Amino acid sequence: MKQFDPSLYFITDSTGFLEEEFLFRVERALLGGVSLLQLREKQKTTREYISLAERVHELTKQYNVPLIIDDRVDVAMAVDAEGVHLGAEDMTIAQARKILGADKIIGATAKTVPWAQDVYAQGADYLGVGAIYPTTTKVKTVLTSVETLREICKAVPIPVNAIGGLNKGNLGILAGVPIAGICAVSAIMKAEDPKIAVEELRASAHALALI
Ligand code: TZP
Ligand code: MG
Repeated sequence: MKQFDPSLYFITDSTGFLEEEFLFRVERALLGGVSLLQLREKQKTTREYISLAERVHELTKQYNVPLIIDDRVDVAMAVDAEGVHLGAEDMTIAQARKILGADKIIGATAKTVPWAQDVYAQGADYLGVGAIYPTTTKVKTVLTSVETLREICKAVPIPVNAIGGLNKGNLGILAGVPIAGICAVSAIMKAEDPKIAVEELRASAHALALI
């Protein structure tokens, strides 16, 4: 099973939340209609990462939303997640594909056309491209222009998502770019109600014919 809908891709960040509050927010976002969900943990031990992933997977399964694990093929395998997301410092896409097989979703970060073509050739199923805007989420990244995003969309036949500083009020910059979806961390995670935030993000993206 490798069908997935990248249109509204929620990437979590548990920083600053107690586990129950974090899980409550994840479920609110699922209720709001996220189509894909990535668990992104940078500080946890392997055991902590797996333990949280198990709990998040229980939730995502209830809403039929594929769970993607950031960085860690081993954690994804341990909880039988639907996929992984890998960047330039992680295992290569080719190595991950060899380990995970054809049926798991493998996403890659790409900031240039040659990089996008390379990870596509290695077997990536979708790309995340950004940061489009400066972001308050802790991440080692540089800005990617909308022009480069557009070129990457044209250069590969897999879904390409925009990421970085996106919120319901600033998606206009993406109008006319053939992205498959948008990724958001803080716009959902830090919202008063993640369910409403997801509904509003979807409405904005839909109004601009992005998704
Ligand atoms: N990769 C590029 S920007 C980013 C990642 C993981 C963080 C996006 O977070 P936010 O809060 O949606 O700006
Ligand atoms: Mg990574």
